[in-house]
Amino acid sequence: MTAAGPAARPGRLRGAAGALAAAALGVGAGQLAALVTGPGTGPVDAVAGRVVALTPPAVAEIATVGIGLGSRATVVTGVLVVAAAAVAAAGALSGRSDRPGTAGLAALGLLGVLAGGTAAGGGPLDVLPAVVALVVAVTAFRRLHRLGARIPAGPVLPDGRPLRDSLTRRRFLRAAGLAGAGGIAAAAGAGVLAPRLPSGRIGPAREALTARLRALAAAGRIPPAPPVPAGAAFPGGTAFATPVADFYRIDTALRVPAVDPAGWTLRVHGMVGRELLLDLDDLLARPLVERWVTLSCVSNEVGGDLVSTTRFTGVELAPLLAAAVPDPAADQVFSTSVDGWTAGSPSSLVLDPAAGALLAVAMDGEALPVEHGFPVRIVVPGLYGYVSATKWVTDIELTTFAARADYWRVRGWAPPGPTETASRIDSPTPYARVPAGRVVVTGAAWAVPRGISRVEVGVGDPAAGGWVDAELGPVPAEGATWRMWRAELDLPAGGHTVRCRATDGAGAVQTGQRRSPLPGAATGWPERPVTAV
Ligand SMILES: Nc1nc2c(c(=O)[nH]1)N[C@H]1C(S)=C(S)[C@@H](COP(=O)(O)O)O[C@H]1N2
Ligand SMILES: [Mo]
Repeated sequence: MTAAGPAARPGRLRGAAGALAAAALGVGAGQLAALVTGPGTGPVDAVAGRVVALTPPAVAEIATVGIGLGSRATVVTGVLVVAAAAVAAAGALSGRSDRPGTAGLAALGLLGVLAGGTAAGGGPLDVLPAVVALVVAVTAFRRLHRLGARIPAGPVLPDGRPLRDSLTRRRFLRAAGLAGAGGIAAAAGAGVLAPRLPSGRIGPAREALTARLRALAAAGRIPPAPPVPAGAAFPGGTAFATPVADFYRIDTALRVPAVDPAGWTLRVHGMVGRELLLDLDDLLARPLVERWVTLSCVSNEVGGDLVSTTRFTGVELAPLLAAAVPDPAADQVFSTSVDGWTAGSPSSLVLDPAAGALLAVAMDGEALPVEHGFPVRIVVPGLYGYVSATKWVTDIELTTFAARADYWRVRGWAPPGPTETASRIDSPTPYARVPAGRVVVTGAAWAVPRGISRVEVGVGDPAAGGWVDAELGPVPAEGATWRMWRAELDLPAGGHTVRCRATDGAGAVQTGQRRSPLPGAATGWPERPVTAV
């Protein structure tokens, strides 16, 4: 037997392994570079972010409810798997020449550069991590390709392989292993370092803001919201105030923006007589208020839990915007987050002082959690979150609905309208087995800002009537929050379907017509099967 290969060339396996190791090193270097450019600018995040942003309207419904933590990880994993497959294929094709692998890595790198450069709300420096990743990956691949080349000449081992080849193999494996492990270590190190760097130094900044707000409250600068009255919630039911950790969360942020409050500004511009630019000190120098608000997501299914209630602290938005002297022709208040997400709210509501729109800085007496918009977000009682509740807000433009469409309107969701009157059964649990006889049912109902005047509970055929009035819990402030309810039913042994319907403060009964979310909110009476035994 003589030498294995006709010329100096790595096999397919070495080509693929070399390309993968080089790509890992490149991504690791890119993640390190992202420590400079900020959260979400790493090459993988940038591409994943574009994948989310370019999601076609047809799957927007999944995206709006689904871009929670689970699916965020799914998008990143998907990008990594596809990229790794492409890299391995390009590497395997690199026989005599390193060109296919070089071209494949360069193409992926350019995709990252493009993604980083076009990310909404990003700066020109955001392409840096992808450029670093590209250069490092291509350089590493070319070196590994050279190292991996089999050299056919020379003595042959007893198993038929050339001696030189076993040497190059060891050399190649060591270099590729080092590159791959180095890349993974760099990426992991960057992940550990990121939250400790200035842009990620959010924990202490949050505590500082909370302490500042406490001091303002102690100095009487924040008139406290009315306390939750005794009996606002019922035994077995949901708490009136949602613990902040349980407050539902919906956003498109692949990585939660880390906004340093020291550098935060809010610009108010567009169709205004006077532009405003505020920093956090300017904001906190204004009168602060505390307000109970129930916030809900338009994509909430009937009976779903994308609805929560808390005590927001913040600055009234209406007088602040009035100071900018809005043009009466501007029918839209268009707000933008630092991550480029946008929401368009009707000016008629936001500019109305009675509506109570807030630039919120705290939930339940503490600075906003980072994932709920730290340091400043908008809350507009009476609008769904997708057209109002901009987290990490940094820009407000007075404009028209004709001139600009916000993030979700572009993706097929309806422009803002009044919120639907909604209700939910919280206990008994679905398919619960309850003792026959007297059965207690509890739940929540909300119709912000109209309030809830009545809740009825029914069993059996809704057309046959038989609705029973529920007892309503008291609320700390009329209109802007949900209302807890409790009813007693007499259920004979057997299977039953319990349903409920609410009446809003204006006397309108919640519609029983079943409708799924998209383009607007879901409607219909919630139903719950229970078995009495
Ligand atoms: N920057 C930003 N703000 C956002 C969103 C978003 O994706 N990005 N989602 C909105 C939607 S659809 C809702 S329902 C509310 C949810 O607020 P929460 O996550 O604090 O519950 O935030 C709104 N604000
Ligand atoms: Mo939402």
